[in-house]
Amino acid sequence: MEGLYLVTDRDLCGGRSLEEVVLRSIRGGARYVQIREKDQSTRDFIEEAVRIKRILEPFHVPLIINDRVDVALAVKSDGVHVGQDDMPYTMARSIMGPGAIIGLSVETWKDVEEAEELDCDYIGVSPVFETPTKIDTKGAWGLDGLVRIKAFSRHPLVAIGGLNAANTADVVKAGADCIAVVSAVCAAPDPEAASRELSEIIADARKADPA
Ligand code: TZP
Ligand code: MG
Repeated sequence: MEGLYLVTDRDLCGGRSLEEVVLRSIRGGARYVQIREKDQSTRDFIEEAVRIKRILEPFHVPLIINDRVDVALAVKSDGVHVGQDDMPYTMARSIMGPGAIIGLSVETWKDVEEAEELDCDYIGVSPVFETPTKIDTKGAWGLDGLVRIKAFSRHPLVAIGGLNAANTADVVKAGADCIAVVSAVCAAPDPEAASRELSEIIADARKADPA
């Protein structure tokens, strides 16, 4: 896992459709797309996921579904992302199978330690910085927390929370393999340009300081 990871938020897309924002983001270089829906009906979530999957397929960008293993299975997504209050990781793995991409959020040091025993594909370091996009968090890891997790964990790190063009290089240098963003792309006036800028910053920071 490396590069820019887009996590969607329809409400932040302004007058634009989610499909348009996702397409522009992958044209700008996003390498993973996670659909995150908190209050959509199951039917609408599935229909949206099918539409986004069709957009991603020609670009070979994996589709990851937030929380909902049932939706992930129904639309045959490439993976699912689970948090600490969602379906336990081992159950999600046994349902999704060995080939699925499964990410797990870590919010506490105990979560990081427990994840060492799991064969997840990445851990989501959540949140790196405080963010208005998600307020039900257990506090921010900060760059120090990221450095500490990088030194301890065997898993690729997907950093999320308050990330943007101004802090992405530092977050990569602290140990992030992937930079996951919601508002920095969904709310950007030009999601393609924003994604390109972030992708370039990530690539440059990794070159400067290979992990
Ligand atoms: N998980 C931890 S922070 C967050 C999620 C989904 C939201 C990140 O949003 P933004 O706008 O990139 O800060
Ligand atoms: Mg969740």
